[in-house]
Amino acid sequence: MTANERWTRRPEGSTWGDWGADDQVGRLNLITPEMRLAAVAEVREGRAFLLSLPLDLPGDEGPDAYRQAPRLFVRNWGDEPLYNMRVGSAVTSDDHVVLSLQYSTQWDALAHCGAMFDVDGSGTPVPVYYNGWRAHEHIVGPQGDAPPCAHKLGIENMALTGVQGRGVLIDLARQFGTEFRLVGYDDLMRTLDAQGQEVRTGDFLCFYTGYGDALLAMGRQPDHAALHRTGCALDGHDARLLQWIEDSGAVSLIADNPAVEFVDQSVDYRTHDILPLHIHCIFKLGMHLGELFWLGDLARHLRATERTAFLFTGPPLRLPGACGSPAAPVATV
Ligand code: UVW
Repeated sequence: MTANERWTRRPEGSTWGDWGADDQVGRLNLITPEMRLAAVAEVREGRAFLLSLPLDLPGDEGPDAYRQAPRLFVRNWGDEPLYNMRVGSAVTSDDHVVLSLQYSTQWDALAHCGAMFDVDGSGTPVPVYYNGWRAHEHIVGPQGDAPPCAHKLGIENMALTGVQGRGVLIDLARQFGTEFRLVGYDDLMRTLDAQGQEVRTGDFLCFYTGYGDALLAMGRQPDHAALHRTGCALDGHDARLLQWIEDSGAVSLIADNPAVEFVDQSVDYRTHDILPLHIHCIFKLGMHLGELFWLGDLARHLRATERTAFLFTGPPLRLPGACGSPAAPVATV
């Protein structure tokens, strides 16, 4: 733990300061060159699986939705739309996009979720993020015409690490089926035992629940009620599960569902902790969460070949100051 000016107390069990006072990538620090070589050694067939949904899924979001599907548009070059445009004997097309960074397959940056915490023992909790970076000072909302910016913990820091290591698929759909189920420590241990997974320090843990298959089958007309009844979600209120995540040394949790954990939308978010796993992983431990990853094809292949591990490569966009990012990760088996 390193001395610094931002906090004198860190959350119990957290990694704050473990990789220096100014660290911005958290547990990604755990991945060593030797671990990457061990991950490469998991490649036996040379087959690659894309782990991204089409980025216009889930689909069917109205204009008032807080996250919206990407919209492509074209700009003019001179007075002509730069689309099928003749440039000498070439014909060229170009486009722009407006996109919610966390609409579809996405990474949560460490700037995505902080918490109220008493950083100096004064008795007054303040809004802070991983490693004590401050809301309003380092993670700054829009001011007048100035856009929001995560000056610290933005997603570009994650991108710079290359985001590569050993992936492990935990097949919750195989263990429990594809009906909704809250998965805590006991269920997870049962699954790891039954499927023979060994979780190592530095692993990217991918939870396959079948949610992505259900979403894809809905063809951009998501039936939200049916989706709420689909697939396992981790129980962020299970203290033993949180302790296991802390002890496991995993660098990241990834799922094919929208939040990795179950988010209870029937309670008031202003008075209830509805994101306990987010707080535990992102704020305390410095773990990025991957959401709405496409794991169906990979899971079926790993089932057929009785394997669970692979080389995972999944950098986000190197987009300075962003709180999240779409991704097109790849599993190589
Ligand atoms: C929130 O919606 C706050 O988080 P996430 O998309 O990471 O589940």
